[in-house]
Amino acid sequence: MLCKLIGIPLQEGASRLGCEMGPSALRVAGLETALRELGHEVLDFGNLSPSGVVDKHHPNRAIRNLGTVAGWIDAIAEAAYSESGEGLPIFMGGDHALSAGTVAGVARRAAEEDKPLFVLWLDAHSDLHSLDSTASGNLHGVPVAYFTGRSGFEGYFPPLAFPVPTSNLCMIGIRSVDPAERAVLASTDITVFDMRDIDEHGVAALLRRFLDRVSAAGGRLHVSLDVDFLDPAVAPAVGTTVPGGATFREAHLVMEMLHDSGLVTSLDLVELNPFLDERGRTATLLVDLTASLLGRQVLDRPTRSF
Ligand code: 6HN
Ligand code: MN
Ligand code: MN
Ligand code: MN
Repeated sequence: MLCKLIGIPLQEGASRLGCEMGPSALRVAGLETALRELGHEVLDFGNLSPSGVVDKHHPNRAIRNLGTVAGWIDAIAEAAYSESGEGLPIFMGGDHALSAGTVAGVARRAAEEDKPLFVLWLDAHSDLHSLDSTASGNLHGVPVAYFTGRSGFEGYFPPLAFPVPTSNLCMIGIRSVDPAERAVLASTDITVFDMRDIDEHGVAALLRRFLDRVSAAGGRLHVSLDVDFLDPAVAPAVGTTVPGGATFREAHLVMEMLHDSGLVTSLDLVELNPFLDERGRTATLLVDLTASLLGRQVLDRPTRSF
């Protein structure tokens, strides 16, 4: 498999500075080598930079860095479209606002190939705010609302040609939802599995159900991994920690199952803030999780049935 590493040093969507160092930390932690050791070809495209920043003002005065983030999304969507034609683009963030661009770009690619796009959102948060509903004003809280085509982004974010149908979106790991987001989740058909669902059923059963749907539809699958999907005890390098997250093994199992499915066509690694890390352990964990997604395993495992 050809793996394409694309750095996106965007940090203006988060409240705490530091995500701009995410791509560097993933490189230092050995992402390229880990993937080469698995037999993959790896191309590092370096880091993207934003399109021309146009100062934008929104009636919601809480919003921070609107013009800057919009400029990033425009550039990211273009790169995501052009690099998703062949190989596996791995978008190294950068804060989660970048997924407004990556998903918009890979959705355009899927439309061109006449395939449905599915999105697996691994996160403590649903990131479903509109520009009107966000109280923090941090734009890493809005990408899902944008790429599913919810209203209110017109004239602020780049026009969206190919919204992702809410029925093609699955969220796993959710445990922090603001009231406005909760109302959206209640009124749409987004599949949401919170931590209680994982506790009750196990992450494997939840994920398998979704992967079966993607496979039956012949879809492309974009995976967006927010560091705070993981429990802060194993992944401290994120500005928005929420206790009670996925364990080390739950996260690896998700990646291993994604590998076995053969369905993943693009990947975001987002919200890594190396300034908050402990001796690089979170960056290293993200590299190891990506290696699991790309086929690293302890034993040679022919497909087994028990
Ligand atoms: N993330 N819902 C909170 C807000 O500020 O809107 C948290 C957003 C977190 C963003 O997970 O990428
Ligand atoms: Mn997020
Ligand atoms: Mn999050
Ligand atoms: Mn658990």
